[in-house]
Order: sequence, then C-alpha cells, then structure tokens
Amino acid sequence: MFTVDLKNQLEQYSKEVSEHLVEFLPKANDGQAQVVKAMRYSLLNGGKRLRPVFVLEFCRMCGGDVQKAMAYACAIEYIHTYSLIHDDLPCMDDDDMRRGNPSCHKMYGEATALLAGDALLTHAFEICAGADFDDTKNATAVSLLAQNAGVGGMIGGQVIDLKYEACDPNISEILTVHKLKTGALISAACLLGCIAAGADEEKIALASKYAYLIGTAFQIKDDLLDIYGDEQKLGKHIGSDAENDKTTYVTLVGAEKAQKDVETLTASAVEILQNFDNNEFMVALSNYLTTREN
Ligand code: GRG
Repeated sequence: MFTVDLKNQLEQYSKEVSEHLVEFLPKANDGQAQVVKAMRYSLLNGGKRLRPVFVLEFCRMCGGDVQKAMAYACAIEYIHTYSLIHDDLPCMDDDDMRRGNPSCHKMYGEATALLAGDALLTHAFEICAGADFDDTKNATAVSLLAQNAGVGGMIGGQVIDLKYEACDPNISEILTVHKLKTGALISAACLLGCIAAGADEEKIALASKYAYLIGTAFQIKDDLLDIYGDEQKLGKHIGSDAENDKTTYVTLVGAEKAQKDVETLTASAVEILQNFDNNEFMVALSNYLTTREN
C-alpha cells in the first residue's frame, strides 16, 4: 500500500521524467516523423518509471546532482521502452496490448514499431554520451548500459528465456533468467545513479547488491501478478495453473512461498540501504514493491 508521501513523490518523479523523455527525443524531418511519434507514444503510454527513479535516487543518496542525472535516467527508460516494444511484436510475445492500451505495432504497424524500438535503443546511448558530466563518467555510463542491455544482460536473459519455453527450467535456471532479463537493467539503473554522483567503490558494490536483491524480488512479484492476471481472466483461484503453462518461480515454489521470498529478498535489500544517507524514500519504495498491483 502507498503512503501519501511516496505516492506524491513518485508522481512528481514520473512527471519530471516524462517531460525530459519528450524533451530529449530526436528532432525528425517530415519523412521521419512517424517513427518519432511511435517512440513518443510508447514512452508516454504509462509505466512506473522505476528504473529512472532508481538512477535519480541512487544519485541523490550518494550526494550527486539529480538534475544532471536526468539524462542517464532517460537513457535507461529509452532502453526499457524499446525492450517492451520489441517484446510485444508478433515474432516475440505477440501482444496487442501494453499497459491497457494498444501496443506500439498495433498503433503504428510492425515495421515502424521495430524501428521505433531500434531508435530508442540507439538514442539512449546518444543521450548518455552527451550528458552534462565529464567524458570519463559518460564513457563509463555508456559501457555499463551496453553491457547490461546486451548479450551479457537483458538480451542474453531473453535468449535463455526463449529456450526454456521448450524445456522446463529449474529454480536456479529461472533465477539466472531473472538476473539477466530483469535484473541487469535494474542494476544498470542503480549503478548509473552512483556513477552520476561519483560514488566510491564501496557504495557501488552496495548498490550492486541492492539491485540484485530488489531485481529478483521484482521479477518474482511480476510472475505472481501474471498468474493472478491469468487467473482473473480464466476465473480460476490463485495457485492453479496459469493461462500459458510456462514454468516460473511461482509455479515451482507456489504463490505463498513466492510472496514470502519477495518479502525476504526485499528486507535484505532494505538492510543494504541502511548504508546510504537520505534513504527514506528508497526504503519506502522498496517495501511498496512487495505489495504492488501492477
Ligand atoms: C529486447 C525483445 C527484447 C526483450 C528483452 C525486458 C524484456 C526482455 C522483455 C520485456 C517483457 C518482460 C516481462 C520483461 C521482464 C522485466 C519486466 C518485469 C518488465 C516490466 O517492467 P515494469 O513493471 O514496466 O517496470 P512498466 O510498465 O512499469 O514500465
């Protein structure tokens, strides 16, 4: 459940991030306007803006300039949005809807959606490289983004996940997919905040541990919400088989233990936040994620 302050602060962050996401978009000639419209559509089609908030909050907790970190925050949301556009395409999950609205390819067609995703990915690096920090910081940020979005991170996780559609993964294999497919971008977000603030190695190591724990909890919660969504659609009770018979953390351990694990992982993540000053917002946000409904 939200406390009022957390809700207000998240809304404020979300508004500021959305404004910058639009402001940083590339300028297009008439002939290219459609692809920028598609990028804009998906960027502004809801979303919790968690990854940008992680960037800005880790920057703040490490004593950095939050406004300057906005470029890194937007870069990561561009990459997250590209991944969702591509994930919805017919060759991937083939989803007509995203966040209750038509997915990008349903609005703009497959070719434009594919290109909008590509353009968001590319643009993320341009914005990150041109942020108002010195070249060393920006180069570190670009490299971190590339590693976590690429084969060693999110893409690698998606590839393994696709493979597991044909054979049942065990818990350890599922946790590896979580770490790469979901955790890598969350980790990049927390570390980008640290880089923006010029944090020391100790803080960076702590942020990395926090990101692993909260990223794992976040994906298990996502699996729980998926099952709940499927069961609502099918009129079933929690704990029965979901619509698609995919093996997930929840189908292996059961909904009750999965929720307990979300809470235990989050408690450990919150413990790590005790090493940071001005951590109240992040503690509240982390705890809220255990009870989130979307
Ligand atoms: C590049 C095709 C391609 C895929 C990469 C990230 C990904 C793999 C696929 C997207 C679908 C998915 C379920 C990913 C797992 C990570 C996750 C839970 C994403 C949703 O994140 P939220 O809840 O999204 O932060 P909002 O809608 O709030 O922005």
